[in-house]
Amino acid sequence: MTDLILHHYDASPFTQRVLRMLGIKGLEWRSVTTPMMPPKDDLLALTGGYRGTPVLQVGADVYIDSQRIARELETRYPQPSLFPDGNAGITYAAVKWADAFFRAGLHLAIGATSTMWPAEFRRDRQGLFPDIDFDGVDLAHARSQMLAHAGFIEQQLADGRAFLSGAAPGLIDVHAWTVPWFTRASVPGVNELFAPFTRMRAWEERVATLGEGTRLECTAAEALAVARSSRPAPCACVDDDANDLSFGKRVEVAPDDTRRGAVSGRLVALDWNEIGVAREHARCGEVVVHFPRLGYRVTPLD
Ligand SMILES: N[C@@H](CCC(=O)N[C@@H](CS)C(=O)NCC(=O)O)C(=O)O
Repeated sequence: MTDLILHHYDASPFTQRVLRMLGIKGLEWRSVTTPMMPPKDDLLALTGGYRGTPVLQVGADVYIDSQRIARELETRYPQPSLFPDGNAGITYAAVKWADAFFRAGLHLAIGATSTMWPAEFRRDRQGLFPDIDFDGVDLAHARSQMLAHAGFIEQQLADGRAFLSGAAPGLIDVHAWTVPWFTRASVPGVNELFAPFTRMRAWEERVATLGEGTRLECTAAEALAVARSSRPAPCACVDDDANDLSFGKRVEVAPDDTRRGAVSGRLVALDWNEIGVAREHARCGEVVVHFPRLGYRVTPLD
């Protein structure tokens, strides 16, 4: 039985990033479907407060954020690589480009469709994205940003390559693909907006066929039992004196972009792009929750 347990819902573009990673690597994994908004008691028992999707669990280790999940999958299953052209550093960094592309799509979706969302869901998302004025989205600007990002994809494909970094698919395709994927399906006018980008359209179909590996269903109770019967893997902690962070210190970790929830615990793993905190809950025992450093604020609590 596979060790990989993904806590997620499929409508999420960030979940779709991870599904395509699993597809590229041809992995078998267990799926726990989470609700799209609170209450999310099972997930919070495991993460200690992070409500977002996707979350990867391996035994008593919990990996938050699609970028941290990419790193973990690449470490555990190096082939086929998510970096077929060897450019791992710049591709990990490009997550911030993909997030900007996502934000353009999100603005467009909110401006064009959110008045039709169920009221409770709209209120929840307003709380999640406090920096977006749901009633005052500048649609023309959002469209122009979408065009610019999509244009870069078309330009990258201009020499006839199949994928963004060459002949084989990789993380950069996964990052970029989810925005056309969710906006074409949910935002009126996007197909017309993207009509000039014919190479991008064909590339989207190629990325879709990468699939998701092999999905096995699993309940949240089963996943929590796996955590309870496992021990977190050993990890390394490099002190960061400049930020007053060292092994054993109590910290809070929270996303710096949206309100997906904060997690507090004892710092047990740290490097320039890793934060791991140990915490306990009666339903999962001791777990280590791992975050990327990029995009997450660490606050010492002692
Ligand atoms: N940077 C995160 C972003 C994850 C994210 O924003 N996911 C959205 C769904 S698309 C979410 O968690 N929404 C709140 C929720 O599901 O409760 C990642 O790459 O995993």
